[in-house]
Amino acid sequence: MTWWAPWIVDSPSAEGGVDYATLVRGDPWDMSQSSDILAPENMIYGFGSGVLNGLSAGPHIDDAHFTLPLNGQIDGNRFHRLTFNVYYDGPFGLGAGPGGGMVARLIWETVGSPGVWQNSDDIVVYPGWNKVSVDLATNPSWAITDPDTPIRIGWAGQQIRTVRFDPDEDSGQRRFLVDNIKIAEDATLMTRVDVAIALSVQCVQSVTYNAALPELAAKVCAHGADAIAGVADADLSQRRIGRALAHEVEHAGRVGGPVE
Ligand SMILES: [Ca+2]
Ligand SMILES: [Ca+2]
Repeated sequence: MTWWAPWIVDSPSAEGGVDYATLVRGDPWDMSQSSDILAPENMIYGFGSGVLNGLSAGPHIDDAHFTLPLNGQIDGNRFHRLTFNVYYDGPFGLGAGPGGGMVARLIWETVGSPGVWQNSDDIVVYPGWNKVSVDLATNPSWAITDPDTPIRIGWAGQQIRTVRFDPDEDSGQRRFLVDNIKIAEDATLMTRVDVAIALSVQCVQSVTYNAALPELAAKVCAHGADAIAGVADADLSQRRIGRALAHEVEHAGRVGGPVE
């Protein structure tokens, strides 16, 4: 059974726990499918080997970008840890001329103020592979935005209706690869259990729909390992999932607490 692998969730880090696209959209922005982006502009691109392979292009070559498809708004209170893996060809530079513009940006729009675009402050990137994690939930909330943003709202406390990613601002042609983008919540035990439940439901449903599964998950969340003994007529799938959930509870020590 290959579904044991997804139970492994990394310990807390700047990267956080489960991300919006995985949990809410049901499809991570891992660039494994062309449907992981929308509305690409000023770029030539293709998908392959799990990455988006892009080349900045006209009419505004210094403004290559794409939108991240959502399933309803992003709760900025819950999901605020941005992480992306990107690669760049060419030299490093921050100037306005060709070979410069090594700055990535997340740009978003809130439900409360549609059309009032929020530009993240400069995220400096380098030739080769970059893994960047940024907490978008700053205090004050507007501190995450670029000082040139006309009306600075920020991310914390907002519901987000549109998000786009701008890999760089080179005014020359720059090749970039995007492996994945995540906007994650803080890592907690409940994160681990939520991920486990989501993945197990998918896995079990691919074999046979199991109506008792949500009830089992709720029991484990509430009562820990003892819940498993109470599932008298559990079939093999339920028992395995229950044991894995119980292991998560036991490993983290307490429901809702941080994972060690
Ligand atoms: Ca995907
Ligand atoms: Ca990928």
